[in-house]
Amino acid sequence: MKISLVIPAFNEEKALKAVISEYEPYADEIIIVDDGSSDSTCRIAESLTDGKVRLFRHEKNQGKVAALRTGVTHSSGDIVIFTDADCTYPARYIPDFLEKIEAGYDLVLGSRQIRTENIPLFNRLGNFIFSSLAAYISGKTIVDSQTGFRAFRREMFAKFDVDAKSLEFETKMTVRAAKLGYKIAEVPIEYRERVGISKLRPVRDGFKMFFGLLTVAWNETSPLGKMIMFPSAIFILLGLGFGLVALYERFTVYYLVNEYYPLIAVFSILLGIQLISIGLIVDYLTKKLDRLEEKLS
Ligand SMILES: Nc1nc2c(ncn2[C@@H]2O[C@H](COP(=O)(O)OP(=O)(O)OP(=O)(O)O)[C@@H](O)[C@H]2O)c(=O)[nH]1
Ligand SMILES: [Mg+2]
Repeated sequence: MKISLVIPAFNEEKALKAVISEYEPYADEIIIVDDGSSDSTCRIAESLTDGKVRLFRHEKNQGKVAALRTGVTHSSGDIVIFTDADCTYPARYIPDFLEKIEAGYDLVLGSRQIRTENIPLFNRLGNFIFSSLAAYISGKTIVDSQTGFRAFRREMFAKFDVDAKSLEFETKMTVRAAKLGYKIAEVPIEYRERVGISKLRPVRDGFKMFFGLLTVAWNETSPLGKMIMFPSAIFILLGLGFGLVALYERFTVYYLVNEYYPLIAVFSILLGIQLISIGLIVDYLTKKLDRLEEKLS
């Protein structure tokens, strides 16, 4: 199996050289994509190129995802591995990744579970929230949906690729793969302290991730799942309406004018939540059948 490593690099002059020498023994092809860096990243990358290490350049900065796509397009391996150009992800886990792929997993995630103190606290909180949300949406337990260190068979990229420009890409890709019923493996990895300056802007990227997740959740839900989930919005709004009126009465006239309102509110909201859950289950089962059919055909 030929292994292609794709490394997006944007102003990573401090770390790039060390990253390449660390990954060299583990890959058959290393593709660096310099994304219009304004520091000496490009010069350093050029000095590293040889038969194995190749460099592609974007004249202007186009974002991490554009760089990843350029990398995959020019790669020729059976397996593609993504990693960051910042020394955070140790290369030594690659053999474990390959083992998982050989065992039939479609997407392998380097799940940051060892020395997580190297992830800033705020980002760790974000990781926890988004991974939980991703797990709820996809019906699968995923500890680290956002990791940038991941592997898959090259032909799978077309299925996993999602509409995103920056760091919300990984989370969306994970959820899409999970939603579509592909097999995801997590390999617990150590996360090292970053070399150089972080490009992550936690609040902005957090918002993008949140809305990105909702879009994937809805887009990747099967029509039947959507049909079941759709009325839930009406029931929840109705429930909230009745609940608010009841609260208003309780706090202004101090007794309930419409004594059934709280009951209607609770039932409506519960019904809404039930419908969402049933929709998710139906969707999950439909996807499972789809994958089964795909395997049989
Ligand atoms: N090509 C390209 N790469 C980028 C861009 N922004 C970030 N990157 C690269 O994408 C990788 C991930 O960015 P990071 O800043 O490490 O973000 P992160 O890993 O979520 O956060 P840290 O924990 O701070 O490292 C790094 O290798 C960056 O060089 C960009 O605009 N273009
Ligand atoms: Mg990083």
